[in-house]
Amino acid sequence: MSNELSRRSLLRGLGLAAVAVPAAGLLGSCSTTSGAGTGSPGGAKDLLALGRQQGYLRVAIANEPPYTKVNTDGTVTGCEPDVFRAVCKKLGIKDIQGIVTPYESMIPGLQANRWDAITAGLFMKQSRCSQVDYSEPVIVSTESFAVPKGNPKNITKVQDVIDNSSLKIAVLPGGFEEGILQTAKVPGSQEVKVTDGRSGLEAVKSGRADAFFLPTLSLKALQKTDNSFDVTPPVGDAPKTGSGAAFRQSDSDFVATYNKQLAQFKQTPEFADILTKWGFDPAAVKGVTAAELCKNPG
Ligand code: 6CS
Repeated sequence: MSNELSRRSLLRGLGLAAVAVPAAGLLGSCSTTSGAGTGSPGGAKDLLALGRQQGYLRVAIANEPPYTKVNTDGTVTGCEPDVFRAVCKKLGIKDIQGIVTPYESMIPGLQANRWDAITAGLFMKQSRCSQVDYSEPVIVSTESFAVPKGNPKNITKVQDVIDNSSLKIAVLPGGFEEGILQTAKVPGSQEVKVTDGRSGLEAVKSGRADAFFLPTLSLKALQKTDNSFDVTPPVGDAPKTGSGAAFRQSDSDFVATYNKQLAQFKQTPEFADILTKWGFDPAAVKGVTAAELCKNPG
């Protein structure tokens, strides 16, 4: 399996999604199914029927624990995929198959029918909500900076980056954090684009960046295997982040069906168990709506 994983990480490094594994798990980026949603007239019937008939739906993920994670056997887990899989099962769709892809490719890939949903913790904001149909939120979370030990440049909020044009901040291209800086009119010259968590931390360690901007829980997950950096408390002047599954707008009937099932699932101990397992507070999302989170600027 390690060969498979090294091949998979090589493909990913080339910007290709991992190669498919037969069991429910990762699917190749060139996977083709008669995916619904491409303007199909049937809406829910098509995506629901497709999922039931083929036994899975394809989901875009980033492999960024705790939001999404690919196990060494290729199976897909993490907070959002686990919730999505549980709700799909209640709809008669047996499982999900994950495709690892960068955040900036998730919506274009969805529109191109390379996957049926995005379950990556793709945080809601105006520009995204205008392109996809989000389910109601599953999680709310916060943003932080990874900084050198002791935070020598005292970077604790977005305003610090605005006020000091010499600061370089590592961000994922097309990510929510990059959007925060752009909305704040931070010049692109202050961005250091990185591909994933590891390379973001490397940018800070090497001094190419003064901080790495990423969700608090993602940075804390990285800290479990590398404690050479500090994670700031949640950034007070970042928008409230939250996400749910994202679908094509042509699958809005399916989204309505999914939301009904999700609303019931959110009342169950199973939902609370999944969130708690991944470090999220199940109570934090109570009463939070997609409409509210879709007001986020950017
Ligand atoms: O929504 C986003 O773009 C962000 N979401 C997560 C879970 N990690 C980083 C990414 O930029």
